[in-house]
This record gives sequence, C-alpha cells and structure tokens, in this order.
Amino acid sequence: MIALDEPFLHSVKKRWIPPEMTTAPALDPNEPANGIEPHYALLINPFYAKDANASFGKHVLTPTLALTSFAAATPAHWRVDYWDENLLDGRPPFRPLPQVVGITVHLTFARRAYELADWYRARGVKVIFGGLHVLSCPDECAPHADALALGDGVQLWPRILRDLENNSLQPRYAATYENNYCDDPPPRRSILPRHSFLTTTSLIATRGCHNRCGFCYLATDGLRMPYRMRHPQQVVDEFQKDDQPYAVFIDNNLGSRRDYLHALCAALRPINKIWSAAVTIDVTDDPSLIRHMALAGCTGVFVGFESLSDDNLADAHKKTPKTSDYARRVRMLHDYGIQVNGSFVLGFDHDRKDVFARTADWIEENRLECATFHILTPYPATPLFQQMEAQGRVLHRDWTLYDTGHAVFQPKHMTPEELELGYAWIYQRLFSHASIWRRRPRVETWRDLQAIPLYLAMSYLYKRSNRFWHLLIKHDLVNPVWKPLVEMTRWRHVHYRKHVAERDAFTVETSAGAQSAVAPGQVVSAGV
Ligand code: B12
Ligand code: SF4
Repeated sequence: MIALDEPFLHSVKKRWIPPEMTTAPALDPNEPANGIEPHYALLINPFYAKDANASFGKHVLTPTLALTSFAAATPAHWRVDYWDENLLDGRPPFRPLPQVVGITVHLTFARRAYELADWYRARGVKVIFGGLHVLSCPDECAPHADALALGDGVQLWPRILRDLENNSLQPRYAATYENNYCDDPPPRRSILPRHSFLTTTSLIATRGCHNRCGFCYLATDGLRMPYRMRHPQQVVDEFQKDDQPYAVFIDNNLGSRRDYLHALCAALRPINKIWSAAVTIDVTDDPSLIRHMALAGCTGVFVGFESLSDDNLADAHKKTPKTSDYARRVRMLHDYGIQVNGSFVLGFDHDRKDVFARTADWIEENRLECATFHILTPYPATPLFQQMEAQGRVLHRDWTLYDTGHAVFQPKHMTPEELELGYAWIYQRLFSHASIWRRRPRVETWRDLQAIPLYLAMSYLYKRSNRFWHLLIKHDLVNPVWKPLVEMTRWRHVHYRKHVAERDAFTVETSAGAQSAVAPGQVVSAGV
C-alpha cells in the first residue's frame, strides 16, 4: 500500500528530454519565395512539445488519420505530400513551394500551426486550416489562414481545391458529420512514411460516442457527431491492404454499439491479425463480446476509467458502471488475454491530495499493464470550460499548456502546483521497477510463467527506454525494429485464439470459464 502523502514527500526527479522534442524546428525568415509548383498540396501535422514523464513511443505508435482521411478525396491531378514534424526530420519541405498547404490544428499545437501558416503565406502559398481547434476557436484561427474547414474534411477538401483552382476561395467552409460514413473513401495511407510508425494501420470504424462527457472534445459547443459506422468489410479490407500485422483503432469508443462490435469481430477473426482499441468499460456487460474480441485478435484495450470516484463521474455526466465493479471487469478482460491501458483524469472536484497514491495503488492491485494520466483540462467551448470560466477558475489561455500535462485551472482541493507534482509522481511511480513488477501477470499454473518475460520486455521497452525511442524516431527505425516483435506477438496470439476456441467448445461461455486459458505474452503494448 502506498502512503497517501508519498507524492509530496520527495522531490520528483527531472526526466531526460532532447531539445528537438521540446522545441519546434526553426523556419528561416530570409528564405526567398522560390517557384510555386501548381497542383501540389502539402499536408502538415505540426510539432508539439513532448512530455518527458510519458513514453516517447506513444507519438510514433500510429499516425493521426486527420490528414490521410481527407487526402483520399484529393482530385487525381493533384500531387500530395505528407509531413509530420513530430518525426524529427526537421521542418516541412519548401523547395518547390506547394500551391496549397493543409494543416490540422489542435489547441496544443495551434501556435506552431500559425507560425507555419504565416511563413508559407508570406511566400504566396495558400493555407487551409482544419481540425478540432478550428471548430472550437474559428475566430482565433481565421487571421492565419486563407480558408478554414469547419467539420468533416473529406467533404470539404475537394470543394476547397476546386474553388482554389477557380480563384474563388471562400474564407470558411462547413460540413456536418451526418453523412453515411460508409461512403467515405479509405484513408490514403500510401503518403505515410512507413518506417516511422510502429504501425501505419490506424483504423477508424466508427464516429461519435454514446456518452457526452462534459470534459470531452465531443461535447464541444456546435459539434454534433452522431454515431456512424463503416461496414465491417471495409475496415477489414483496409487492414489487409496496409499489410501490417497490427492495427490501432483510433475510434473514440469502438464499444458504443455492441451489436456492431460483434459484427466487426466476426469480420476480423478470419484474417488472423492483432489490434487494440479504445472502449468504455461497459463493454464487459457482455462477456461473450470480450471473448469475441479476443478471438478476433484484440490484444489490448484503452479504457477511459477517468476516475475511481463515482461522484466525479456523475459530475462529468459519464454513464458508466459503479467504480466498485471496475476490478471485476478488468479481470474479465485479463482472463481473455486482453491487456488494459487505463486512462485516468486527475484534478476533478472530488479529488483530494490522496488521489494520486490511491489511483496508483488501484492500478497496481489490479495489474493494469499500462496507464495514461491526464490533468483535467477544460478544452475551449466544452461544458467544462464554460463551468470553470463561470467560476473564475481558468488560470490562462495559453493553449500550448492545455496538453493535459499542466494544470490550467484552479483545482478545488489542492493547488495547481500540487496537481502537477502529483501527476509527475504518478507517472514516475508507474514507470518504476517496483510498480512494473507488482503488475506482472498473475501466475496460477506453471504455464502462466511464460507471459512474464514478455510482459517485462514490453514494459521496459515502452516505459523506460526514452533514449532508445529517440534514436529509433530520429533514424526512421521504429517500424524495422518493432515489426519482428509485433509479428511474433501476432503469431503467439493466433495460437492463443485456437486454444480459447477449443476450450470454449467444451465450457459455458462465461468469463470464469476463460481462466484456464494461458494468457499470451505480448510485446505489443495496449498503449504507451
Ligand atoms: C491518434 C491520436 C493521437 C496520436 C497522434 C496525434 C497527432 N496529432 O499526431 C497520439 C497518440 C500521438 C496522440 C497524442 C495526444 N493526444 Co491525441 N488523439 C488521437 C485520436 C485518438 C485520433 C485522431 C484522429 O486521427 N482522428 C480521426 C480524424 C479523421 O478526425 P479529425 O482529426 O477530427 O479530422 C477530421 C476533421 O477534423 C477534418 N480535418 C482535420 N484536420 C484538417 C485539416 C484540413 C486542411 C482539412 C481540410 C480538414 C481537416 O477532416 C478530418 C476528416 O473529417 C484523437 C481522438 C479521436 N478519435 O479523434 C485523440 C485526440 C486528438 N488527442 C487528444 C489529446 C489531448 C492528446 C494528447 C495531448 C494527450 C497526452 N497528454 O498525451 C497527446 C499529445 C498530442 C498533441 N499535443 O496534440 C485530444 C485532443 C483534445 C483537443 N480538444 O484538442 C483527442 C481529441 C482525444 C480526446 N478524446 O480528448 N493522439
Ligand atoms: S466516453 Fe470517452 S469518448 Fe465518449 S464522450 Fe466520454 S470521454 Fe468522450
């Protein structure tokens, strides 16, 4: 048991971080405006500062689909390039200058997006902004762009390019998320640098979520994202085409519609690949779904527990089972060899200074393989922001610090400094040797021992190897180095599935029935 005041007893060690992970690459103000290549579009994911407390691996796990999704709707006579400044290959290209630059803008990298936009526009390039921050703060974004895309880029991008060609570009374009998601083309993954990501297969099967938590970006004023699903076979075809052993579903909540997830699992099962996804813990209401996920290749889930306090969850309007039942539900996922990456938000109004030690204890007791922490952050235009502002608790509007690693509001029962200290402590605690060891898989038979070395390898590679990750990212080695490990995990998982299917043919389909299966050791983490 961790002492409740432990986070505040010792100073928290400063973590190593190279300057190129905290500072964006320089843009030369003296660079002349050389020739613009007509019908050349450059799409940019801007730089954001990394948090030394977390694993650098998370930034190259899988790419955002923001750019590749609408890139797929580019007319054939346009050339498209992709540039992610977070891959440490320097600033985006400028020789030749593109005719148009499309930038995805989130609040944490809005400032960098403006710098890039101003630089390209000063040289005659047209700049288009889209993404979450454009939707929540359009007036702030407008002075830096030639046009804003508010909403679904797949519908807007071809319209924008057509108007650009006709010299009739409008300052704002808007589209809803009401359309049939099955009509969208598959994301254009061919423009991605394949070596740079653990897997290039970021898949998205659904849009929206059945919840509308007050702190979530989905509750942004004016954003309506009804739950929409792609046809399971479309998802499977994309997975096959990208030719990777492992995919990460970037859906907000793949478990919102259980009938759909069952259908998706049925389509995924025959292809013998592995995947992970974000779901809410209520997927465990249906134990047969957990079994189906395992049989379809699910190796890990990212679960937004958010808090271990029912009062906090009620305040956030999150519909979720009682927190006292979380442990049983985690066990059900583990029983089917599914790793759990728990996501926790710190600093809610019922959190006191003991929240850090209590949360760490719970995670260790329940052997969550991974955990991700976020300081509560009132994103602009969400109900949480409106509430905090009305109460005079928003400390500033420096969006770069709205990265869930900084306290940007006045917490109720601690100071902002204490909240940041507790946040740094809990990451360091979970990345410590003691905590990694405490969370090793349960050993009930000697065969279970097999999972421990792989669990340790996974934990150390993801959690205590930031220098190694830096080298891999810098030298474009992420995929070449990881792919054999991922392939090994896939192979082991295919064997595990056979075992589960054979065993369950003779037992009743309950989570308890699964306990005799030997959990497959994995080197692929359910998150980093
Ligand atoms: C993949 C992902 C990541 C990846 C990659 C991030 C990256 N920028 O490279 C990793 C794991 C590294 C990551 C890290 C973080 N992330 Co993240 N991440 C996501 C996730 C799961 C998927 C993003 C995605 O691909 N969406 C699908 C695409 C298709 O949707 P979209 O981005 O909205 O794009 C559409 C439109 O907006 C539009 N569009 C977008 N850009 C443009 C540009 C143009 C020119 C046009 C025309 C249109 C257009 O067209 C697209 C198609 O319709 C989202 C949640 C989600 N499901 O969206 C969170 C999310 C974006 N992340 C979030 C956060 C908070 C973070 C972190 C800060 C968390 C942390 N503390 O570590 C970090 C740091 C990153 C940062 N500073 O931004 C929040 C952002 C909240 C906000 N209001 O800004 C989100 C929404 C999660 C959440 N539920 O809160 N993340
Ligand atoms: S359950 Fe998750 S994705 Fe859904 S609204 Fe809440 S925080 Fe957002």
